This record gives sequence, C-alpha cells and structure tokens, in this order.
Amino acid sequence: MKKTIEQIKIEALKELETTSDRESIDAISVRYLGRKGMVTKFLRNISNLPIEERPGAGKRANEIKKDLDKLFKEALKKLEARSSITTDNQIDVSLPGRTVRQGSLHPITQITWQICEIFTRLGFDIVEGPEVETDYYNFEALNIPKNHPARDMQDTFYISKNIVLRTHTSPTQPRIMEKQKPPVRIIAPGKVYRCDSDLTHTPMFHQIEGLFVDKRVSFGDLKGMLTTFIHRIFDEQTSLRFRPSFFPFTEPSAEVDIRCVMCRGKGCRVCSQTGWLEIMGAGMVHPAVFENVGYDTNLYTGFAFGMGIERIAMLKYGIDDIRKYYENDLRFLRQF
Ligand code: 2NM
Repeated sequence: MKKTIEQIKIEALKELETTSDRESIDAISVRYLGRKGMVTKFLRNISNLPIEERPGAGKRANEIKKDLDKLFKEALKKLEARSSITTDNQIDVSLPGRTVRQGSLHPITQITWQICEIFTRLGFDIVEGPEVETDYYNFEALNIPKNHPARDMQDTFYISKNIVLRTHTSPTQPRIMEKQKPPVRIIAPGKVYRCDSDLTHTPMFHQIEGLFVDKRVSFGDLKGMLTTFIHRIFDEQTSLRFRPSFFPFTEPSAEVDIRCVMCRGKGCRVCSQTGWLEIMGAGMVHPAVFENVGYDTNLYTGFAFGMGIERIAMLKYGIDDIRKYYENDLRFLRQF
C-alpha cells in the first residue's frame, strides 16, 4: 500500500526527534526532501492518483515539504547555537553546576574550642607557648629532675641536647608565671609530642592544662572547678572521683576519673568493666615550681590540671581508635 503524505510527515517528525547531531539531521533531510526523497517521490507520483484527488494532494504535499524544510533548518540552527557555546567559551552552560563542598572544623579543634569556652567563662585566660621548647621549661622549671623517667629518650623527641619537642603543655605555665604576678588564671591548649604510637597513642596529640594561683587557693577550689567543667563538657549527671597519684610538679596530686559516659557505671568494654574512666591529672602546684618562677610560697597557693583532648573527644563522640583523627578520611571527618 502506498503511504499517504500525512504518514510520511509523521514519520519524518518522529525521526527528527531522535537526532542530536548535524549528520543525522542532514541524512533525514535528504531521505525526505532530497531528489529521491519520499516527499519528492510523492509529488512526482501525483499524476497516478485519481484525477479528483490530485489538486488537494499536491497542495498538501507542498505545504508539508515547506514545513519539514523549515523544521530541519531550525533543528540545525539550534544545534549550532549550543555547540558555539561549548567550543568558543570552553564552558557548557547547559550542564548542571558543580556544587562546592563547604569545609568544617576538625573534631579536635571543635572540642578544644568548647573546653576553652567553658574555662574562659570561669575567668581563665587562654595562653599559648612554643612547641619547640627548652629542656629548662619542659622539665627543670616543673620540678622534673635530670634522672626522672619522664625524660627518657624513649618518650621525648630531642632536637638537640637542651632543646625538645614539648612533651606536655605545662611549660607554658612557668613562662607566664615568670612574667605575671598572681592572681593567675590561665589555660594552655596545644600540640604536644611523645615517641609513642598505638591504638590509644599518636606521636603528636593535644592537651589543655589549667593553672589557678592566688592567696588561699585550696584543693576544694580545684574539685569545684573540675566538677563544673565535667558537668558542662559531658552532662550534670556525670560524677567524679579523685584518686591519690604522683606528679613531680604537684603535691598532693590526683588522678581524676568520671563515671563511664557509655554505661553510666554498670561496667562495659570502654571502662574495662570498672564503671570509671580516667580523664585527667590534677593537684596543688608544688612549692618548688613557685620558687623557680619567684613566687612567694608563704603567700600563694595554686592548683593545676591537665587533660588529653583526643581522649575527651573519643569519649564524647564514641570513637575507639585515636588514629582516625589523623588519617584525613573525609567519610570520618564529615560526621562532625
Ligand atoms: C597535669 C596534672 C597535674 C600541671 C602543673 C602545672 C604547673 F606548671 F603549674 F606546674 N601545669 N600543669 C599539671 C598538674 C598537669 O597534667 C596531667
């Protein structure tokens, strides 16, 4: 059966819809409007139609020929407009945009800022000291004698005989005390370095140490201050206990534990079934430290404390491997 001119038009439009390049549009144009094209053939064969149908069919076929020609030319024009955008400017404005991902603060930075905020509201100033420190400030000024185990080559990174990477943030404290008379209320956050590496230790980690010196500062003041701090960084239900301990720079000294934040004291893997977590060290500043900085030990007393920031962050966020903080895996970091 011979195709009607209307059928030919529908097929041509369908084919045009599927094209996306100049070559296929040209090919369709030839197939329908070319010398041997379907519309051309139809016009040529009009003389075979019954005489009464010839004028109508001829008129319609010419209309369709004009319409198709116009549509093919428009399709080519559209294609050219798009390709000139991409080749001239090297930017395809028709592509969806690339989203820029926003960065965020490292979890250790976030916790450091939270701790600093709590202590500044309690009247402490934030101070910083050098990470490359002298043997004097890192050890001597803090009443850590020459043969003390903390000085062991295995723990301390030595730069030279008398220069070390600080093993704690404590050296910042005598540096400030040398320059400033009591009252002193300071916290010193920052990086510290120890030659140690496993599930719970990295060679570089972060500490915050606090110092409060004035007339009549007592161990009770220390307990009150740390209780307030723990209630604010964890919650009001977290209780504390102080165990006798030893540090060369404090006397008396204490290890501060908190009720396990995971099991609330029932005993679990995180607290090794004890119900308690070691969280920081603290004590009353040793008179020898005050003498080293020229403070009158008859007039002034003070308390000091220190904690590892990674440990606080691990407990707050439920992280079991300290090394995750320093692998820079964005799947880990994006959670905070
Ligand atoms: C701790 C535990 C106990 C401490 C002492 C001092 C200074 F300089 F005042 F003597 N700064 N930090 C201290 C005391 C640090 O960290 C576990």
